[in-house]
Amino acid sequence: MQDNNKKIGIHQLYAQDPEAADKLLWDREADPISRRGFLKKSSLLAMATALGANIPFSDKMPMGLIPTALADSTNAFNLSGKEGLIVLNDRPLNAETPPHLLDDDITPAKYFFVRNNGIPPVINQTEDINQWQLEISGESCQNPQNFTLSQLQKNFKHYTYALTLECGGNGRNEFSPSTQGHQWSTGAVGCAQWTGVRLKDVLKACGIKNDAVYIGYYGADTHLSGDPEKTVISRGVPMSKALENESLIAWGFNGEDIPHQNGYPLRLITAGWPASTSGKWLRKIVIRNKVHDGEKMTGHSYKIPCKPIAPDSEVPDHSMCIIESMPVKSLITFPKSGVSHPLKKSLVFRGKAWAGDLKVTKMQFSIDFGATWHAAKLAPPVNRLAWQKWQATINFPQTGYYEIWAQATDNQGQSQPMVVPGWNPKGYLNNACHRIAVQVV
Ligand SMILES: Nc1nc2c(c(=O)[nH]1)N[C@H]1C(S)=C(S)[C@@H](COP(=O)(O)O)O[C@H]1N2
Ligand SMILES: [Mo]
Repeated sequence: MQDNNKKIGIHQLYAQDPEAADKLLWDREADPISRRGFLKKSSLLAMATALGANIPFSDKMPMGLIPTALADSTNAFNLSGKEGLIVLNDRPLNAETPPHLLDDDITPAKYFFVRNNGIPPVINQTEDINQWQLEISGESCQNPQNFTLSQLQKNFKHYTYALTLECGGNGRNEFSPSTQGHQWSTGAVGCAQWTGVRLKDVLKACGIKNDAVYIGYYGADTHLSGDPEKTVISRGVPMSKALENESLIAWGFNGEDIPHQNGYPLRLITAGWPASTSGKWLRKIVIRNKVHDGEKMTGHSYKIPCKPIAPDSEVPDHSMCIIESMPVKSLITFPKSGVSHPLKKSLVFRGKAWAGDLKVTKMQFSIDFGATWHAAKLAPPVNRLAWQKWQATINFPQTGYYEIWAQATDNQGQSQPMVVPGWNPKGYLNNACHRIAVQVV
């Protein structure tokens, strides 16, 4: 169950230090004389984006005031271009999708989660986006080159795949003791149709040296501190993952442009691995002769203890291993948890399942708290690394409170645990079974 006390929500943040909260969330500072909040253009933009509307009287807004539209942190609000997402408030724009909004086979833009580590680039409407530059370089690149978006589109073959992205920290809010970072519940996941060119085609065109072991990305977003020298995030994958057919440099999302918050106009997609390896607002890819050591590749970021540890223990850096393929997981996307259902009718319920680089081969459910399990109907993925649909029907024996639990198993025989799996210092990879409540009346 979720422990609300460990959520660093907007209230806590403002309670601790309202001015610091303003600064952190919106890069907003008080005017020293009037004590009114001075909203720089960029702060105003951040706040207006979060509120989904501009703020006519922004100059009258006192410092340290939580916009009331954001004040109930469990309430969905309107993030421009996004609908019904739950915003986690401790950094600019991180929003997750409630499970019942992930019921589409292909996640629409408005329901696709947002995880920003910094400030997204402001892309001018007047800018010719076809001239967006991507650099391919690095010590293991034979012929470093720059491509414009239109050159990429012209020079290489296009591919479209349904690809699942899941944040490595999805499910973090269930870890106990709690771990730092966004307290994601179940919704930092989505599966969209991504269109682009194969990363391997572009890398090969630039020449991959024999000593290449890793790639790394750089994006156009800027650091929260405002320091232009600081990189927000620069992660990557080993060559074997980079050279897979489904690893894309993508500009298309469900047949349209990628939404701004999800990396417009260009992003890397390396599905099945922590979504932090899929760089947004893509500017540069480096081919490295060693494990990429960019921002958030080192220290404890996106790493778990190589061997299981006791909760709350300290782990030295050299005993931490980089997360690769994500573990098997599933969601119940229909009905919404808490529904009331008539006893006389059978209930058809359904969801999605995925397993990182692997495939889901078995889907089971229980309505008696795990005492007995029954098979659900599981569809194959539409292509490799796409999530899979599943569905089942149940007749309840009598009225009352039920929980439906769902459990997926991958093609290597690994199943989702019933309880939160191995504690790790940063709270990654919680793939515990999803459950919903049903009131049978
Ligand atoms: N340039 C850039 N790329 C990024 C990030 C970011 O902050 N900046 N966040 C990463 C993380 S941690 C995740 S989980 C995914 C989220 O992708 P989404 O916002 O499109 O859902 O993008 C990844 N790529
Ligand atoms: Mo992430």
